[in-house]
Amino acid sequence: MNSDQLFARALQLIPGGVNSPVRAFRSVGGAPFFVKAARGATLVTADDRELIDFVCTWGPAIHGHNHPRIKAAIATALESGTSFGTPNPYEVEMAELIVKFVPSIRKVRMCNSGTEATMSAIRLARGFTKRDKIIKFAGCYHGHSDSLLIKAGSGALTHGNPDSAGVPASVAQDTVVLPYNDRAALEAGFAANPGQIACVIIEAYCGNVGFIMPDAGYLQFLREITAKHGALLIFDEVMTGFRLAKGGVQELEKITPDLTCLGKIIGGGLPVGAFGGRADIMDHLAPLGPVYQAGTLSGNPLAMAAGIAGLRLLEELNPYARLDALGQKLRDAVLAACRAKGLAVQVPQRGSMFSIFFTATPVRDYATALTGDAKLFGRFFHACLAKGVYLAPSAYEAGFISTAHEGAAIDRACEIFATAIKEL
Ligand code: HOZ
Repeated sequence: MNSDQLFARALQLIPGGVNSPVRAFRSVGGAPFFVKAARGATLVTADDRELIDFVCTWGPAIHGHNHPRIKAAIATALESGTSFGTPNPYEVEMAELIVKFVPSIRKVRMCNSGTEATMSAIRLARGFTKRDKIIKFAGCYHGHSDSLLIKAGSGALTHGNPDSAGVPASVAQDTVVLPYNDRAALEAGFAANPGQIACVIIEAYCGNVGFIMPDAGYLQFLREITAKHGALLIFDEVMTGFRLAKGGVQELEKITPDLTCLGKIIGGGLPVGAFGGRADIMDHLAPLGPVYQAGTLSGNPLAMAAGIAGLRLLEELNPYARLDALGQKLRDAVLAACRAKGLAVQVPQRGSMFSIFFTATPVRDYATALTGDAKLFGRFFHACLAKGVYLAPSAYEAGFISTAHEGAAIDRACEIFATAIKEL
């Protein structure tokens, strides 16, 4: 059965034919393809097309798809069972690895998705500080829990509903939304809500409004102002954790958040999330403390085994300089092609994350991300897809690179980007 046939069936039974909205291609037009296999840097579609993949399952596949070491780890764990509903040895090894690499995390709790991680971290921050309000930044997407679906990025932004229906006004009023990279707005936000802000949650480097970096000193300022007002600082490193450095953005920027949310890479491609941080805060979680959080499949042995194998590989290979070289190559190819064509473009890139915004305006927040020409991005997306490169089907998502892109895949992708831009 080909992609069109599968999509026709899916549309009858699954809302929009997809289990996560961005996959529906609505913002770039056309119908999504279905994937029957993935290996290395390549997706194989149900139509037997091979595509160089810069979505990398939205971040987890830093070693490429179906890496033999991760596959073997899952197979070994599978021999012993799929889920026990009790503590298992893999959970302890995973916790040790996370605490070893992420500087601010002294204790960690596993869960099943990034959404669970951020939702639980927010509840913990509220329970710990005994305050209700939170600050988030416009365009930052932290999963789909009620408090966080306010001026959200990712699919919520892509599909024009950054403020989701179904979020009660009584919940939304406790979420203060500020522009990213704006110090004065933060000062004003704290001044307007004295003693009421439980936490500030941020994608330290944003990946859900496209890829956006903080201005120099901004994260340090955020650390200082949260400490001054007794609010916790939560870094959402679901995308950036173990991707930009083993210790994530906090290692790169030398910032110590109070809590950190993780996901994606730590599951090696299986469903996972985690949140951790200061021991005195984490000890407020049940069964030690009054903040409740739980999960039938939390610490699942297959997900833990896959994640541990992926983290051990990162430890062994330390591929971050190589990944950054790949990112720079891709960025330079796009910049050169756009220059030759006389096309305004911004290509923010750090390590293996990047975005392509067709705009003359430097992109540093939600408002400037929206200056990107989304229609032109849609044409570029389809030109790349026709030639064999898959980018995220939205102008407001980050691209991801894996070690498997090294060599032929990155060279071919750069050629394709250049030709696609020339033909726009
Ligand atoms: N929330 C993801 C992008 N930021 C999309 C996940 C998916 O559609 O698989």
